[in-house]
Amino acid sequence: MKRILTGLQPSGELTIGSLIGGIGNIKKYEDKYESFIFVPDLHSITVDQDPKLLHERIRKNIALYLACGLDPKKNTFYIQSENLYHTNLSWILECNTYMGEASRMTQYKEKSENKKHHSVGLFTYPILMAADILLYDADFVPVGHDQKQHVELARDIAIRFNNKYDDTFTVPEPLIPEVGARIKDLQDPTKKMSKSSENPKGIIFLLDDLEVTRKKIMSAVTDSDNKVIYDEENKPGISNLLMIYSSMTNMSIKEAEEKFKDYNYGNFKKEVAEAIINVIKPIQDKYNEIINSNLIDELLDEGKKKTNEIAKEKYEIVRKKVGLGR
Ligand code: ATP
Ligand code: LTN
Repeated sequence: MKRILTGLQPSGELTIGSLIGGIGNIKKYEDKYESFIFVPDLHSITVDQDPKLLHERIRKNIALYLACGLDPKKNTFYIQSENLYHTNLSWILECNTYMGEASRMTQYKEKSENKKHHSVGLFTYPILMAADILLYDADFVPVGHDQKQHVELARDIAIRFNNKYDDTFTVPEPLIPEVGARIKDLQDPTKKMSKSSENPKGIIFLLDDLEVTRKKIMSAVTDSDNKVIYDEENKPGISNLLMIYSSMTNMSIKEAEEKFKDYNYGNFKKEVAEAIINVIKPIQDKYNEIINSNLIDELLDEGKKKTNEIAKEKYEIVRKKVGLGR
């Protein structure tokens, strides 16, 4: 069976965007591939984090993956910092990566731009990501478009290493969702709904109070012509709400337009809010049931043991090939 591997950063609370684009994208592969899902907590500290919040989110995010329907029997869950081989391999890969290729990473350029200071970790971040992937010989890496360049760097590093030291790593391929729903910010529907955005009014978090969810949808930015039509360019707010409705109900955008053709915006928004609540309420119920149970620790302990064994084996091979140690 081919292997997939991916990580979702605990950089913020999960949103309906993470559900549709991130978790949904993994869920569809869990029957077809052996699946490894981890929390890249070491990646999160490349930018400033509140230690207490970070710590809470790691556990919360695992609970939410499960509450959203990822099957613990079909996926291996683990935490990056609980496996020292990630950072050890990362160092060896850093020494086999050129400054030129690392400097081309657009996410680094974007995230470091206009900052008074930024960490060295932000620059080497994609090499740690290459180590995350190559340690496990992942065949496929499900990620959003923004991560494609990083997976390509992992490929380049693997190919170079294999040429220099003989075949060692599987060369991974990114799995990018085709067109896929891109959920936009409710207050600024020209930008992605992102878990680390500053204005919470624009974001529906999976754990939002249901009344708060309703209010956020009712105050979502729209336009003044009161027609529920999908037109991303001229009506980004309404188009986003239609996209959210369609993703939550599995109804096509066309069918949703037809359903709402005689609705005013107020009534349309009420239905969008209900559709979201119908999806997030059972997720929240399940989340509350498991967040304080032993299930999460049991899964993470199992994942830690299994992945440490796999990683150790690969790391020892690499270490010998490079000539390190005794
Ligand atoms: P951050 O704000 O920390 O950059 P993010 O909310 O943008 O986080 P990521 O954790 O980078 O999300 O994304 C995880 C995956 O979820 C990505 O592969 C991305 O494709 C998907 N995703 C995130 N937000 C959305 C969204 N609004 N619509 C659709 N997919 C999304
Ligand atoms: N950089 C990714 C998270 C991430 C990852 C990985 C994804 C870290 N290591 C390995 C896939 C494979 C992000 O920010 N979404």
